[in-house]
Amino acid sequence: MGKALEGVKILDMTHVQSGPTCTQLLAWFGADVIKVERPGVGDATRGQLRDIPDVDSLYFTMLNHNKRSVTLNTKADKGKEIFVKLIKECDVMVENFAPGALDRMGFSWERIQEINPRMIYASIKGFGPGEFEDCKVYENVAQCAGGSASTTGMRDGVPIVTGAQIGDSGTGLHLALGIVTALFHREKSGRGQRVECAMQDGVLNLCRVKLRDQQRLQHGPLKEYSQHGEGIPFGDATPRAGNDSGGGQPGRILKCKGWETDPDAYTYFITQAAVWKNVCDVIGKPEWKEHADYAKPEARLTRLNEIFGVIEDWTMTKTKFEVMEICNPLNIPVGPILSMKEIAADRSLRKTGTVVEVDHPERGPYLSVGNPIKLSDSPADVERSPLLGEHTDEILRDVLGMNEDEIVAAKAEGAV
Ligand code: CAO
Repeated sequence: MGKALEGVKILDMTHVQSGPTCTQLLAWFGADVIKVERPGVGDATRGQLRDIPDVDSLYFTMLNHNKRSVTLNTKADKGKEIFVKLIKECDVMVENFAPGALDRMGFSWERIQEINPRMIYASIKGFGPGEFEDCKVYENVAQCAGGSASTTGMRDGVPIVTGAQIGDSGTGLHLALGIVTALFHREKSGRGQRVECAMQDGVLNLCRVKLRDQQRLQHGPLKEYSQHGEGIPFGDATPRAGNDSGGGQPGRILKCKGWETDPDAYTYFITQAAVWKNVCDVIGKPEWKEHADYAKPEARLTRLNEIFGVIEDWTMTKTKFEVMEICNPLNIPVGPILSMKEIAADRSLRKTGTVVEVDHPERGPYLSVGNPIKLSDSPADVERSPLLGEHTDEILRDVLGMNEDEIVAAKAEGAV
């Protein structure tokens, strides 16, 4: 059986992280992703954070699997001519240039529709229409403008950005959903459409529970926040809540055996109400099961610091994996804090293809993250990223039907 998106051609004008994340997902699902790059230059990330001289960086290789690379100067006359042919041939065009860059090249949405009315034109920008629409935006700016930074970190500390790239990769993921939705709609309408996702909006979508809390504040304190139990009044905006659980079941990150020397010897521990009695037994506090101050979730909310202190006295006697082994059979939700080193060696993640070893002609084998979304009839084999312009001839010949003389002429003009 063919892959889910087999036959779909993507004109990939993306660069850096947000756009490439999107087109990589579509490539894993079987789309033919043709990455257009400036001749001799390419995606800037090829040369960023390099670990091996003159070899495509891991930043690039890990975001551009399963794609083909064509070099094309879309500002040169001959390059524009070839670009028009590519627009005619492709189903989807994806870009995350600075605002207005494609218009300046001469390819507005109106022009693209004229060339190919079935084209789905998908863009990522930092902000949607409004005051900041012309700004260039990177990951951390989006995390700050989307509400994530102000709600992440310790209550009395500075705002913190997260390691998860929710602005870039998160928005790429949103855009991929927009594209497949537009492809589905095109089946009925016969027409393409414009798909836009702003990074600020993508981050806010992932922070929706914090906007929930902003509104709850008008009706009283956020009782599940540790701050409430500590008797510290709330201000007028959703505060940072450290490692408090974002839901109705209190949780914290607690030290485990070895924490003095290992920065990742911690566990997340959730005092799920339904298994409270199991928690009491495990930590050696059976008397808390029926005690009026501890038996009911509401009573515990003002005592969370004391309760988690006692639980931590217990977790510090065990490794994070022993905590998992003891708590899991009792349905107590816990999670070890895994380092990237531990994740790289994790056998289950290797088995499912979520962590894969990929071979690259210039750098040799390296680890990458495969498709986290598993389709039973469309498995995603991770293929290495293309070298700059590796598929230029093949695409001009096989996709656009150009003959050898035309390809040589385009090269002589510096268009490809
Ligand atoms: N041929 C000819 N010109 C090309 C080309 C090609 N194949 N590919 C790109 N270019 C040109 C663009 O047309 C643009 O030219 P102009 O400035 O003259 O219009 C130029 O290259 C650079 O594009 P850019 O402004 O997008 O790149 P930048 O490095 O200055 O900015 C970024 C990068 C990411 C800040 C900006 O693209 C942006 O804000 N994108 C939208 C938000 C986004 O995706 N951010 C996440 C990035 S990942 O952290």
